[in-house]
Amino acid sequence: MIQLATPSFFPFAHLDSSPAAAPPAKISPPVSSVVLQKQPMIDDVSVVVVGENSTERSLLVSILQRSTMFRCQVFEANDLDAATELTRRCRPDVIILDSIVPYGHIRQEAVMSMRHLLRFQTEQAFIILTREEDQAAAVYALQEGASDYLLIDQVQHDPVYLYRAIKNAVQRKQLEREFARTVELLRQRNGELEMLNQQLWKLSHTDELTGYFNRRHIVSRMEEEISRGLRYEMPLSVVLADIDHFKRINDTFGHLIGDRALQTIADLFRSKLRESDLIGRFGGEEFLLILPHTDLAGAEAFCHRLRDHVEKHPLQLSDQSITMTASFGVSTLSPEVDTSQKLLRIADRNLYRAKYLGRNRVVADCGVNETQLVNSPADQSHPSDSSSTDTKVMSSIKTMLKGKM
Ligand code: GH3
Ligand code: MG
Ligand code: MG
Repeated sequence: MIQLATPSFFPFAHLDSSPAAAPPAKISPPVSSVVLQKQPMIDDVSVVVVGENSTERSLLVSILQRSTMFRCQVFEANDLDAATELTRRCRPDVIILDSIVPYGHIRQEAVMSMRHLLRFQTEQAFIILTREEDQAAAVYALQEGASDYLLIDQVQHDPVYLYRAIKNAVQRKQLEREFARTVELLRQRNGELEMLNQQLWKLSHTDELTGYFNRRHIVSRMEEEISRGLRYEMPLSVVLADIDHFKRINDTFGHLIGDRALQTIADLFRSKLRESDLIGRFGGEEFLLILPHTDLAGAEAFCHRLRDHVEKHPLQLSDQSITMTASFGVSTLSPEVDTSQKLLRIADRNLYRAKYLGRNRVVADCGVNETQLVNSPADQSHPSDSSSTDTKVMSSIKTMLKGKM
């Protein structure tokens, strides 16, 4: 509430005005009642009385100055322009509008005046005074935002009606402001909570080093994609990718460079993924990719592109570059292979095969024939890698793999 000294802040000599006399002694409500009511205390109130009839205004001013409920600082305005200016300058708590303000005797005129003032100031409470009792006009004024609608005769007869109306109006405005502040605070807190929730979600669902989903989340997303694939009979493939000889990178260049190598490969994968593809860090240097709408051949071709991309983009250090490669095991959804365990088992077995076939390659099969080996195009692009063509080695791998299945 703004506390202004009447003589010093009343700036409109040209207005028909009469600053209030010294206010009566302050009467504070007992502390217990304040606590019980939980209502804001009203000690000082500033009021603008708007009306074209100076006698009536003077009467209201003297009524207000006699208030024992609060100290009242009163200003007068004889028309709407003066009231607007006064309201803007003095920011009163309450504006009392005589219903004939400013030009006629139409009751709605007061509401029009209030609307006009509300365009500039919304903090004030409005009380409308009228000569005749008119329920419809009262309801209309209240609907339009007035705090109260009183009969002048009633006020003259018992000013307490006006004091109570002012007190209630000011308290309501204070509570409205408090409510707005609380809503704003809650909105801010909500925003903060939402941000914290997002951070929490990120922490619990992603891997810090690569930014990919963590193992728990990528597996749960895989379950969802499997259900979707089975329900709509859509192809779905799964890939386990593992960096080749990663331990050597750690051992040769240290753990920090190892971390950078992991991030580099994660970024290289990221640049090739479609929007619908999902990827997560499955283990130390192992990634799980979920490729919806992708059959075995499509997944195999995609992995060849990934493999090629990694091989062609070495990790750049200040004085040298480290060529990295990765191996890929692919499996695909089918009536026989219809669970995450089966898909992962076959992808893992194929990755294992890719490693034993010489690494830096892709092995994809649907897993129906457990002994079937599918050589990737990477095998043909690396003819010097004897492990991909040497049938003797191949058969020994088969034997070894059989023992591991
Ligand atoms: P292979 O080609 O058979 O996969 O050989 P590899 O050396 O890549 O595989 P191995 O399982 O022997 O070693 C994996 C290494 O990855 C061992 C582990 O210390 C390292 N590693 C796992 N997680 C991280 C990590 O977050 N940062 C770093 N720098 N190294 C990691
Ligand atoms: Mg590895
Ligand atoms: Mg590994």
